[in-house]
Amino acid sequence: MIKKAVIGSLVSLGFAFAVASGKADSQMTHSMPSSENSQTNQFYRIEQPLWVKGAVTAGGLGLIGLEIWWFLLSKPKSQKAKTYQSIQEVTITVDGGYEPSRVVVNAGQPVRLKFLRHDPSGCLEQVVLPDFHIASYLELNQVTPIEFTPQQPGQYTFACGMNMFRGVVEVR
Ligand SMILES: [Cu+2]
Repeated sequence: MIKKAVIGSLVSLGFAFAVASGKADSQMTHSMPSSENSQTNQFYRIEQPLWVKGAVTAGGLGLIGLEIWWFLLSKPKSQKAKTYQSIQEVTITVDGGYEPSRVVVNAGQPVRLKFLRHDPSGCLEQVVLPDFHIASYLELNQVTPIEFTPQQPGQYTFACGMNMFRGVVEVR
């Protein structure tokens, strides 16, 4: 997925260069003196000051940097569960997704995920943890606790009923 993102940015970068050079070419040919005046003379070569070119280049590079940061360096926020009376607890806010979308717990100890649903859309009314055979309806503006005990370390997903929004329980 990360590789795809990099390839995607390289392709879009290449495409941008291709468009830019193609534009320059067409401007060159159309600025040649020609006998037909109506069609070709609507293209003019505009000399832009150097600082404009510099600013555009810097802006482009900035966007590329932002894109690389977004796909490679930004990780979903993870939260470690806190233990109360030997139960590992995390509150997950459901509002246009799951926050946090990554929960870290220990293996072999009961877990209680407290889903607090603020999102009224039907999409997020159900939460499913297929690995633990759990599917639960989330009451709007209430906390719905979901309990299970993961025995094996690993990554276990939770998702809305249609599998559009996802989160991960990382068991260590
Ligand atoms: Cu959904």
